[in-house]
Amino acid sequence: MDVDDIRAEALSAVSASDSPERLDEVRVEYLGKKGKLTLLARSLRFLDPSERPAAGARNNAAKDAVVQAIEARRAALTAEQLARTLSEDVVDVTLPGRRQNPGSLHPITQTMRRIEDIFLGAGYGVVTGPEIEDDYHNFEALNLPPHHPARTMWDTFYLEGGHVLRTHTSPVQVRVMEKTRPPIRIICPGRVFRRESDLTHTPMFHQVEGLVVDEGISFADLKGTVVGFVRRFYDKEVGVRFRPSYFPFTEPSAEVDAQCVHCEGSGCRVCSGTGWVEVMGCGMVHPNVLRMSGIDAERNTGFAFGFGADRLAAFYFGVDDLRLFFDNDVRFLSQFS
Ligand code: 2NM
Repeated sequence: MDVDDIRAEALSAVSASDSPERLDEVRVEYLGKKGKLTLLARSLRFLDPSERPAAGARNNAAKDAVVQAIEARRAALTAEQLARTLSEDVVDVTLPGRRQNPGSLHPITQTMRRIEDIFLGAGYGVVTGPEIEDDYHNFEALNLPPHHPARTMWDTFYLEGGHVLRTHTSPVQVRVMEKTRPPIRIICPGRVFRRESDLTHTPMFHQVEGLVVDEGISFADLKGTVVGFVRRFYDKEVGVRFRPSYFPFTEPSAEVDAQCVHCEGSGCRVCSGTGWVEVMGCGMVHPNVLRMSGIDAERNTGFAFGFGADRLAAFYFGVDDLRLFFDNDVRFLSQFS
């Protein structure tokens, strides 16, 4: 093969190269140490001296042409690859991002915290206690001796060894009265348990009970506290009314209704058409209760109140089935974030 054949062959190999790697192989094949053009240059010395300059020039020209073709082809391949990358790896900066679900506090947790904040702001302490109680603290110390008929007011879960799941958080208040001298001003939030389940009752619910004991505490203090709390809770000047009632641990006792904030008293599904919802029970702590826990009932009087935070949350948010709070259905819960 003479130099022109080799040159033509090399140039067509260059243009047929479809990758930088293949291009390198072609370069070695023609221009490397044992490349075809390199070997041809070395064989020039066998020519007649008079023929060498012209043959050498043609050889160099062929080399230059192949080098140039390789560089041109390499540039073309690089540009092609860049264009391909640009068109394939597109980033659409106008697409919406992937959302993180941030979650939110359970509506009852939100409600409990709001209630605690209201009482903390009024100078109350927040006290918690055990969910498993002994009969004494859950009943007896609250003026409910073992065979008192009023024990049927609570559908109790009984455990072994005379223990119960507490039916209210009052036993926490009994424990505070046992250990502390008046003045006492506390609320006790927490889970309580009763064997009942329907639209308006769940076997576990959340109670907040309040207790104030000091010299000269009157029913007027109770009324002012309750009305003030209800209006702060709803953030509204709602109507509040007291009805006489009975609890073994308070005398006198009352139940408290608030005007329904959904229909503003005209009657709706939340208030069963009455315009009022029952929000809590309360009363003046029975002297027996004070005495049993070591409080001097000659000097001190006290008031107490208790309510279901779940019920208040339901009224506040306009929910008419308490069980929804405990189904853990995100479609329901995410509406309160
Ligand atoms: C209520 C209603 C009325 C109450 C009484 C006491 C205690 F410990 F002082 F005796 N704690 N909570 C009480 C009184 C609770 O809930 C409906």
